[in-house]
Amino acid sequence: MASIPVSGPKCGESLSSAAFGRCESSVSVAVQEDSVSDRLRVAGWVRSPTWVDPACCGEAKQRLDQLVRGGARVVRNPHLEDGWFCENLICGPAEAVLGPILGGDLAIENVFAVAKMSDQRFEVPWHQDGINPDLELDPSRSIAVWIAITHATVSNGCLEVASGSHRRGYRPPVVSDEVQAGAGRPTMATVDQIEGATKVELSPGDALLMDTRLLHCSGSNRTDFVRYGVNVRFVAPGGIGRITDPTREIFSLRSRALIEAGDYVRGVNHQEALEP
Ligand SMILES: O=C(O)CCC(=O)C(=O)O
Repeated sequence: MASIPVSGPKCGESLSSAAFGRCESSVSVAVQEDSVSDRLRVAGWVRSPTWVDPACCGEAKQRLDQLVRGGARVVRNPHLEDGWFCENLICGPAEAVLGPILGGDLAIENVFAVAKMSDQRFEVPWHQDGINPDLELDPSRSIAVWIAITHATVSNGCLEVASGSHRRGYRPPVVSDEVQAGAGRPTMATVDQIEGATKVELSPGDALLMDTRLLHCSGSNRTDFVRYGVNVRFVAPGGIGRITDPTREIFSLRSRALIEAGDYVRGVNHQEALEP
């Protein structure tokens, strides 16, 4: 079991700085717990304005610039390589915003950062974050959070959600050979028709909280500037309903260390049907 160094320069310090620590103002919670739970239950998604202070996004962008140098458009689990992401962008806000909903013993099952370069085709098909051929998350014990590092707009490929689609449960996931396979997001949902489609624009530091069954997609970036977003799948104990590799390591917020996914599969798992 490896432990992950949780460290990094403060916001505003250069990447080469030897000083490490937290962003002073990284946690800024602007949503009421009740309204978050209610809206997640009804619509399957809710905005969480100022998940982190926008000032931290400048630092996050610089770090992502480094990681995507060389052409990667999807950076997998950046928090495992650079503890700054964990401490400043993910852990603090998650404990404050999601702790009251999912409980205190949260873990990061997966993180990926998406860089949508200007004028490059990059469409993410309709999919659900909580299911793929290797994994199924219990929606009552998991939440997906998409954090805007830059502005996310209709023009640069913000997320589009199908409000209420979570209530129909998981759809069979399909592995696609299309555009997204190369970009590292090969899974799409089998959907007949989409209702309640809403494009969700966000400012840097805002987050979109999603039920893990919510159908969502995004379009290409048609602006001259890169669009960065960081997607995090959070789980509470018992939140991993199915995983092909139970020894896969995930990151516990409480211990700030990697643990085996098996630790988060304990307990009885069942998909709780939500009332429409
Ligand atoms: O960043 C994007 O445009 C897509 C992200 C995504 O697929 C997701 O949040 O599940």
